[in-house]
Amino acid sequence: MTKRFYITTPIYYVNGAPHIGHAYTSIAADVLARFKRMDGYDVFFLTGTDEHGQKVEAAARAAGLDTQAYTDTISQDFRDMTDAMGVSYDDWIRTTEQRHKDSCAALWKKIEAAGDIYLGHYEGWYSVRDEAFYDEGELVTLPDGSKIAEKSKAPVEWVKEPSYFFRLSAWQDRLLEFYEQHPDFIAPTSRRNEILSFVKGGLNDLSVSRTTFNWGIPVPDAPGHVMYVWLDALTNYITAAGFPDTTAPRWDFWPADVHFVGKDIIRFHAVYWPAFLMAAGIAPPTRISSHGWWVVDGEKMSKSLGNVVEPRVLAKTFGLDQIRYFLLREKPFGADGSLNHQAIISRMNVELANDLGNLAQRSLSLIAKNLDGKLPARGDATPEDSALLDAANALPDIVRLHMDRQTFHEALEEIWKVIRSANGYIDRQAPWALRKTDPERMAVVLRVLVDTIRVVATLLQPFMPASIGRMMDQLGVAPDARSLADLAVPLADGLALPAPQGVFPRYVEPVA
Ligand code: ME8
Repeated sequence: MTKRFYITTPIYYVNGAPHIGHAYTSIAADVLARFKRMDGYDVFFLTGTDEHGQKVEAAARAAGLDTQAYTDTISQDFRDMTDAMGVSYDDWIRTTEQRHKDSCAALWKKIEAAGDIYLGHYEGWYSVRDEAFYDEGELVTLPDGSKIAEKSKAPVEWVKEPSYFFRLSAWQDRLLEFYEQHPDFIAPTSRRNEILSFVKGGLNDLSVSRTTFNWGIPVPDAPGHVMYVWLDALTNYITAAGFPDTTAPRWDFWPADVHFVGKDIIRFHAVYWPAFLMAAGIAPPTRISSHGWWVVDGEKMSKSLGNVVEPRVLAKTFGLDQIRYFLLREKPFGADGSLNHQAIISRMNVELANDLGNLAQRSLSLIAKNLDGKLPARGDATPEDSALLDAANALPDIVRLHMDRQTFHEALEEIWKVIRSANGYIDRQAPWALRKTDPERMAVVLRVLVDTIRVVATLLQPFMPASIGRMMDQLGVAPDARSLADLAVPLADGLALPAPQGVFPRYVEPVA
């Protein structure tokens, strides 16, 4: 039976245009989805847009548009951006779709039937920008007397309204037990510790309906109440799997294997979401993998702050694969990182054009020139040959481990160790100098190089699908034989290779 794997991104708010922060989460999820597919899994990869709530309603009003028409336009822009980033999602969900409204109503009724929802009155702080309720202790007071959330710096307002509550306080012990039994549920560890201490500190019941606006999913049998946007939004992950129809073929994908999120929204995913699901008798997801910020000029990029970088423009300037590579290579996944052009150019020129591009180009040109473009056979391996081949052959397992932990930059560093070793090898063996003196040895060296580059390229496909696809063509690897399992089958001796062409251009500053 094929192994299943379910990957999600956050569904993005349609209160403004997409930026590189959104592209980042989606590209990271895409890299894992592509890796799992080439490792033999049946993958379901979900992304989409979060379209309800006060924040989106206010953005539509500010744009002078009908709310649904506004969300249609921005959702499409997010989808176009996602397509432009080469993100291979299987389903695009919008929370304004009927399937999602049905799913939310069904989840609500299950939680209510379990006795975990009751009617009350909310009085307290709310941040529209974060769509979050805050305790006094999570706020700071500004000199003008107004209050903001300490962590996100978002303004808060006092709200007072009838509201349904979710009995979150009753879930504290069961959540702690769940974290205990699933040590890999929250990644990285620093975030796990944060969540543990938040839950240990005690949980208040959570307001899960709003009555002061109506852009949301109606609470069943409760006129005037719409669901709290986070209950609505989180439910998307089961909607797309077919909920409430648990006989739907896609339901076999639930529980999700990885929910990718930014560190701003871990609490919703790691506390509220498993509690909602357990209350409804549904299994919680397997893992919440969270990442840090891309920062521009020292500030977190955000729609509200207006300091955003357009991913499509960046990809046009430097190349899509170059940007995908940069985003996953530049910083550890969980950490913050700074986005600047010099850093992109350096990775692009040094690592892609020089280290990898030149290695392939040099090796393949020598085969084209000296061996009539025919792949030489493997020969007797010297210790140096074996050292390089062994390092290459050990890579798939090492990279798989990093993919399963979402330590993408370490996966790339391991791949680059082998690329750097291969560059050292080609310089020391100097196959160009063997053409006359020892053509047999030259052939063996070139074959060692092709076999090494093939492993490296196979593993890099999820990161840079288009460029590496071209590199695989140059290596003579058939398009239907590029999975990890295919690495066990050697390329045929004498295989005719196409004329080599550079795959990774250098960035040259345009002349003004
Ligand atoms: O929170 N650096 O949507 P959102 C890195 N609708 N990643 C960033 C980023 C940055 N500067 N800025 C944003 C929501 N992100 C909810 C989610 S899920 C059921 C509902 C990414 O449009 C990061 O993944 O505010 C962050 O968590 C997400 O965009 C927030 O997107």
